[in-house]
Amino acid sequence: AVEAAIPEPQRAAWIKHTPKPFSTPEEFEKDAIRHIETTLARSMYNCDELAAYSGTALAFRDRLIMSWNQTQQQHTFADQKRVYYLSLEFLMGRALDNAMLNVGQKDVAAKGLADLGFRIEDIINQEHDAALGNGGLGRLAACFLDSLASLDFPAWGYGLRYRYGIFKQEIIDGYQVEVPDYWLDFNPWEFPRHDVAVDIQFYGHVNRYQNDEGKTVSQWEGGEIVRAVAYDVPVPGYGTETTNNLRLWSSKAASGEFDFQKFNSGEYESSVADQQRAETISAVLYPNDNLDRGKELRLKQQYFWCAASLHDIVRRFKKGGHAWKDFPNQVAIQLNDTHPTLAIPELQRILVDVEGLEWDEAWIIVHKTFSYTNHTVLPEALEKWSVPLMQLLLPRHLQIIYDINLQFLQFVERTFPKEREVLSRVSIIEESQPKMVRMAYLAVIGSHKVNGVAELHSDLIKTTIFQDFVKIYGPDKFTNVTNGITPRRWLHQANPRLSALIASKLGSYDFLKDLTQLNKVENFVQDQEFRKEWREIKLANKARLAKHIKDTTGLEVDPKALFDIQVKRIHEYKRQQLNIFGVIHRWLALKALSPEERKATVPRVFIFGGKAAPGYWMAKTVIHLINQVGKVINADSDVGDLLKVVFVEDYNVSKAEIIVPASDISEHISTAGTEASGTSNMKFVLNGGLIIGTCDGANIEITREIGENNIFLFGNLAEDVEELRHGHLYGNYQLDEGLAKVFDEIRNGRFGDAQAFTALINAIVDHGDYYLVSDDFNSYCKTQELIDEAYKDQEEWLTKSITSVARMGFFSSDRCIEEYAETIWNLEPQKPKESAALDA
Ligand code: F58
Repeated sequence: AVEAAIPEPQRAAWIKHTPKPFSTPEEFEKDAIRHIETTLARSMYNCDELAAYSGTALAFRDRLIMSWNQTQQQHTFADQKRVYYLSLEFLMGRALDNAMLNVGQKDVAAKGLADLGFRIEDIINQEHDAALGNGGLGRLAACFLDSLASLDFPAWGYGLRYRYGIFKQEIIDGYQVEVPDYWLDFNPWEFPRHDVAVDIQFYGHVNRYQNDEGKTVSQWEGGEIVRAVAYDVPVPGYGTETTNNLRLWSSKAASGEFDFQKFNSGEYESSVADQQRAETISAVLYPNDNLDRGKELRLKQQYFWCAASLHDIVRRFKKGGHAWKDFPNQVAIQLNDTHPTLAIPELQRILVDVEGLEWDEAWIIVHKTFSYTNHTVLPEALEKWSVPLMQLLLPRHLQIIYDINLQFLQFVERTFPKEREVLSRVSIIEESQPKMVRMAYLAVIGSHKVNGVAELHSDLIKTTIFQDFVKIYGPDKFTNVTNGITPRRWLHQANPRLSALIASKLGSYDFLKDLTQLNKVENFVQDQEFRKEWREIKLANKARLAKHIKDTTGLEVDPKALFDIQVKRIHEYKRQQLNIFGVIHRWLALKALSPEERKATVPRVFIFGGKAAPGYWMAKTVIHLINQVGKVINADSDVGDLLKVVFVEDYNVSKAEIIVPASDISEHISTAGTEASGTSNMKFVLNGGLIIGTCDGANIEITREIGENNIFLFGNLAEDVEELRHGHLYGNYQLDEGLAKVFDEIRNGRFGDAQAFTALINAIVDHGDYYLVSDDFNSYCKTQELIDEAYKDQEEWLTKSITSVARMGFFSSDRCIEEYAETIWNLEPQKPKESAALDA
């Protein structure tokens, strides 16, 4: 019917002239050169690598846009349910390599670029990471987008277009220094949609009045308006024509460039200042990981993004002409953590205040539409907003939240009439000074499903932070979806040789679309030629990392040494301090050996990387200690190549792609019960690295899948943590002996000014050792010794490596997305039609 609306001669002309995507190196060259000459206004004589990157990116962008158009048209015609993934963070990394692989044209581009005198790796390296996220949560969102498109699900991501992503980290004199990450100078992957703009209201007051039908209605009036402008980023699926959309909102002054009234009345400066104030909303990503700071600007970001996204979603829904009660059959909205929780009262507001639905009718729709993913049980990370702040910024939303709360508490009172104390425990409003809105409770109450991100974590949320809600709603509302990672980026792109080796044995690259097929790799575990290649690939990946280390730090490390890697955000609960104390312990032990004995030890390179939140002093101290220890140990001729310590500056997604394939061992050593899932653990194992870890997060399921012989577990269990903590505070605290010796060395100034590290030591010795560093220290060191022994048997190690990879099929983000689609969203894929079929 839609097609019939366009008369035949026009359709024919359009179809005839629709550009055909390139498919040979020559055609690629033609497109790239045209972009370099005309879009970039460069020529053969000043085409540097950056220009070649830009031309290549634009040529691929053209392809993506065509499949993107096609996908969006088809989804509109099909008019079926879509999922909207609301996330304040999308840690996408680089796009070009991924686009080339997903559309299957990397070889074509490599050949074409070679014809023009460029190496494809150099061109790929020109790209700036899109770093709109802090860590695991943001990267998970990016993996999910890749899977949603690869599985042909009609899905959109909604986020904020920060002008500055996560800061760049420089290490100066061993300290972290933050440098702004301005990444938008040239970004070929986004399309500004100046026609898609939404005006967002803040502040003001609520007017209640009777309408013509005598009904009391609320109207939010006055205040300030900021404009949200859409920027669209195409998200290509792997091996499919589906290209989904990630829509990022950018803020600007609502009245355009200037407030003309002010401008004309001579208030030029203040009109420019207004504009800047508006633009501040999407200026910068908050760099905290697992900490809630409750800043007004952050709340503004959250509402700005939720309101713009919902306006867009509702507009699209209304175009379909459905009845409101059909909204949850057309729309599923996933809340990535509590950051988008304001979308719940916002949808209720739209339905009741703007569309005139009855409260109860609206609430049923809201509740069926939303679902919420929790990513942490750490109390300091649970979002709360002060009631006075919300009253000021979002007066109507606060009323709605109070009304939601009232109805909820009345329901609880009816269900548990004898348990009045439960009411204050579960109230959305915390009766503190000032009162606070508990966002996680609002998210639970406004959603039909709540999930954790690994089995242990999903169990823990049911027995700790949401215990009362399990009683109130029953256990079925709470579920688990264990995290996963996309094998396209984290195997095929990061480790192309390993991917090719696997494909050569399995007969195709189909495992990239169905990762469970990896199990067939186990058939080749005794194949000598296969083993040899596997080993060579790991060594080559280590050599690549060694080169990166040499180029960036000047330090030489031997690729034959055992590479022991811990890369992730620096946080006390992740326990990089345990690792570095272990390194000192190892160093002391090495120095105590005779030169003869030393010869028998396995050389190790400890590699650290990760950012500390700028205001997190303790985490910064850990970075400083790692660098100081490195300085001393790397210069110690007693140990020479037997021990090296490296801190890789500015860990990010593109560095992870080099680091992850190069590990022999990686460390996932959080205090049991604190790491919700972890996802780098999955990336490392998928690339043939073994891991040392605690019984925490997804480590537990990884163990179940790969077998306990293939993982090095240590430390106390989650169920014992509380009692141990209690013992530290009220019992007779005994510091581990080995750790005490490590502290003596630090205190003696072995690693520079001892004072610099007092707080780190005192947290353990004097302040209750909340993260159980001392309790786990001995077990950790012993397990590290087991690793040394195991590494001596290279054949057995190799067997573990291959076997583990073969058993990692479960951890594909495709599996997660299918679970979400089936159990939470009730969503069907929409297979792309041949373009001919759509044109016919
Ligand atoms: C992470 N959370 C979890 N939060 O720590 C990790 O265990 C899990 O694997 C991952 O989510 C994915 O589920 C995380 O990265 C943040 O960075 C937030 C950023 C915004 C402020 C609060 C923390």
